[in-house]
Amino acid sequence: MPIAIDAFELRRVRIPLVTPFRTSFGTDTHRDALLIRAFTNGPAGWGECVADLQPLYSPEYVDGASQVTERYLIPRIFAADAPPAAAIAGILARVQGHPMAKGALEMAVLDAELRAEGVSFGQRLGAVRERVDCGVSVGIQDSPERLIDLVTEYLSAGYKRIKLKIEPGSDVEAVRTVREHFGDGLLLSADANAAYTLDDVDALRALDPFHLSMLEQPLAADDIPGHAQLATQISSPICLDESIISARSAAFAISVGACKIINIKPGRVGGYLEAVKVHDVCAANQIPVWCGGMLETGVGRAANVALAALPNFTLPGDTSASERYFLEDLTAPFVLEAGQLAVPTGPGIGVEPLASSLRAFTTSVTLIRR
Ligand code: OSB
Ligand code: MG
Repeated sequence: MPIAIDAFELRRVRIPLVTPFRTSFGTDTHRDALLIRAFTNGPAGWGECVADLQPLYSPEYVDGASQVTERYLIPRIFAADAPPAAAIAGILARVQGHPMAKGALEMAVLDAELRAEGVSFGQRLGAVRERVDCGVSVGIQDSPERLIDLVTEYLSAGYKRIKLKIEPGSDVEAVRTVREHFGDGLLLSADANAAYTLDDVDALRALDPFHLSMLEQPLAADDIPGHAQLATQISSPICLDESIISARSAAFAISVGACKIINIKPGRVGGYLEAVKVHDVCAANQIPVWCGGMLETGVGRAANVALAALPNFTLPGDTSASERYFLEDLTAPFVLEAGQLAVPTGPGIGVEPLASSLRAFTTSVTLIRR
C-alpha cells in the first residue's frame, strides 16, 4: 500500500562527543547531524544524514545537505505521487551527487513505510543475524601512552576489532605500539582516509610486518587504479571506503583488483537500498564487507546494525556502542554485549529518539509541507 507523504521535517542536532575524534582530515568534537522526519498518512519515519560539519571526508557537508534537501530533493519527491521507498533513488537521480542527503530522505521514507507494514529494517534488508560483531575506530592520539590506554579501555569493553586512524608521520609507530603491546591475536586495522599517494609506498610498506587485517583507503577516493597498483606493492589487504560510491563502483574496484574488502556506508552510496546492492555485488565476488560508521546517533546506528546483519557482513563493523560516542545519545543507548550489538526488531528502524534528548540537542527545525 503506497504511503502519502504530507511533509518533511529537517531537524539539526548538535551532540558533544565524549572525546575528540581526530582523523587525517580533521578533528571533530561534536556530531552535527541532520535528521529528517517523513510525515505520512500513516506512521512518521526517521532518517539521519551522515554528512559532517565540513566537507573533508567527502564533498558533502551538513548545511549543504540540508539546503539541497529542501531546495531540490524534497520538491521532486512531492512531485511524485506517493512514491514507495524503492522509487526514491530513481526520483532523485537527476540531481547530481549528494548521496548522503538522498540516503537520509530514502531512509525516512523507508522507515515510515516499514512502520506502516510492521516490518523491521533488518527483515526488509535481508538480515540473517540477531546480533552483530562490533569494532571500534580509534582517532589519532597525542601519545603512545594515551593510545594504549584507549585501546585497553575498548578491549575491556569487548570490541572485537581495533581500527587505528593514521596519517603520514603518524602511522607505523602507532601500529607498532598497539601490535607490540596487545600481541598478534588482536584483529587490527588502519584507516588512512585517503591521506597517501603512490609516492608514499615505502611508508605504507612499513606497515607490512604488523599484519593488519586491512589497510583502509590509503589513496584518493578517485584513485581506484592506484589502489590496484598499490595492492601489488604491499602485503596489507586493501579495504576501500571513500572510493566506493555505488554498486557499480564496487564491481569496478573488485574487477581491477583494487581491494580485497569493502566498507559499506549507506550514506556514501546514496542509501540503504543501494548499500544492499553493494553487499550483493561483493558477495557474488567473495569480497567480505563490514558496516562503516559516521559517528551516527542512535537513529542511524539502528539502521546500520540492521544492515550489518546481512550474510556477507562477515567482519566486525564500526558500529560501536552509544557510550563510545556520546554521554547521552538521541535514542535509548546501544549497549555492547560480548562485543556485539543487538539488531532492533521493532517496525522500521525499531528505535525512537527520546523527547528529552531531542530537546537538549536540537538547534533548528524546519517543516516543509507538500
Ligand atoms: O573513514 O570510517 C571513516 C568517521 C567519520 C568519517 C569517516 C570515518 C569515520 C570513522 C568512525 O572511522 C566510525 C564510527 O565509529 O562511526
Ligand atoms: Mg574509513
